[in-house]
Amino acid sequence: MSEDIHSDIGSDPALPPDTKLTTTKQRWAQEGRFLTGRVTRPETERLPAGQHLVKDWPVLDLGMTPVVTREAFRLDVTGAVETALSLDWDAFRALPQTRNVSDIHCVTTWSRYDNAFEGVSTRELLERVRPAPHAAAVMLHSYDGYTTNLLLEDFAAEDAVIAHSWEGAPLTREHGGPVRLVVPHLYFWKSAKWLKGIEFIARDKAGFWEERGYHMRGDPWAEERYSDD
Ligand SMILES: Nc1nc2c(c(=O)[nH]1)N[C@H]1C(S)=C(S)[C@@H](COP(=O)(O)O)O[C@H]1N2
Ligand SMILES: [Mo]
Repeated sequence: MSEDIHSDIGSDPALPPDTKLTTTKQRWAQEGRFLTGRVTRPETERLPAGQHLVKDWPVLDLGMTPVVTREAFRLDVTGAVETALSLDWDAFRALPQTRNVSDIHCVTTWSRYDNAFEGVSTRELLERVRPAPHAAAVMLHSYDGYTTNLLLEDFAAEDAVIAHSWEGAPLTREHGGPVRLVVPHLYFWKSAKWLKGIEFIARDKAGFWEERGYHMRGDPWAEERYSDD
């Protein structure tokens, strides 16, 4: 029996209906679209296989942009942790802040270099909540009903940031404001926008895209775009 503190994230909001993009992305997973079979290494090649560079910043999501005011914002950290947290905007902003410049790699093949994100590092949060020994993964929950999973060690990456700003300005609503996660070493679908909850779990479990044919881990350097089955 686990002794997890019961999640108070509550049930996820209802998902918006499928859009053309979400339907197409499910088909790409079935077809294995964009796979080059080439393995790249971040030490020698900055751009992972099958990716191309963009200068603008595309918007990708389920097609529904939730309105989350700073007043209504809550970030709940629950599950297999010693100290669960429910942070309002002021409490979140009162945590030590970091700035990190990173590259974005989206599974739909665009990449964007040098994005300066500001926020709270996941390591800072981990120090405060202290995951239980049996915690192995996290499920991220968002205000649009989106979910995505990460192994604990990926969530704990040195450059992973729970971000509120990009290039010195508050994150726009379309890019996930007030607060989104940024995990630079994995495909960008793992970087949940409109973050609402971080749930520590004993066993890795599929989120929205992972249930629809996308890879459980999503390492661009290993071209982990889709699941094998
Ligand atoms: N809450 C939420 N987060 C999300 C998504 C989403 O639909 N909902 N889409 C993911 C996908 S597939 C990508 S590529 C990135 C896109 O982020 P951007 O719109 O800021 O470029 O957000 C990720 N995070
Ligand atoms: Mo994506």
